[in-house]
Amino acid sequence: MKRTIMVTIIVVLGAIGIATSWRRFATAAVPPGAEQVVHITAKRFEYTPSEITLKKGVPVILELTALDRDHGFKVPEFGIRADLKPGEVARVRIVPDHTGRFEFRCDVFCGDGHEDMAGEIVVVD
Ligand SMILES: [Cu+2]
Repeated sequence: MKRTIMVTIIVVLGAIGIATSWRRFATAAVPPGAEQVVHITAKRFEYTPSEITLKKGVPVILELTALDRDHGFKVPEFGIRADLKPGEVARVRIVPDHTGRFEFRCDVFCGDGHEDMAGEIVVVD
C-alpha cells in the first residue's frame, strides 16, 4: 500500500515535470543569437510597438513581455499564440511565408479595453 502511494506520487510529479518542461520548450526553444529578435511589450491595452514590419521568408524571434498583468498574443494567420506573464519573456519564432497585414491580438481577458488590444504584423517582399 505504502509502495503504491509512493509510485503514484512519483508518476504524478514526473507528469508535472514533463508538462512544465514541455511548456518551456514550446515557448522558448529557440537557439539564441541566430536570428533577428523583435521585442514587444504588452500592457493594458496595447502592444509596443503596435506594428512590426517583417520580410517575407526571413525568420525572426519575437520576445514578448507583459508589463502589468497576464496578457496573450495570438496571430491566427501564422498559427502563433503565447501566454505573456509579468517577469517572464515569451519567445516565439515566426517565419513569414506570405506578404500582407496580419493582426495580432490579446486573447487573455485583461480588462475593459481588452477587445481593442491588438496590433499588426506587416510582411513585405
Ligand atoms: Cu487582453
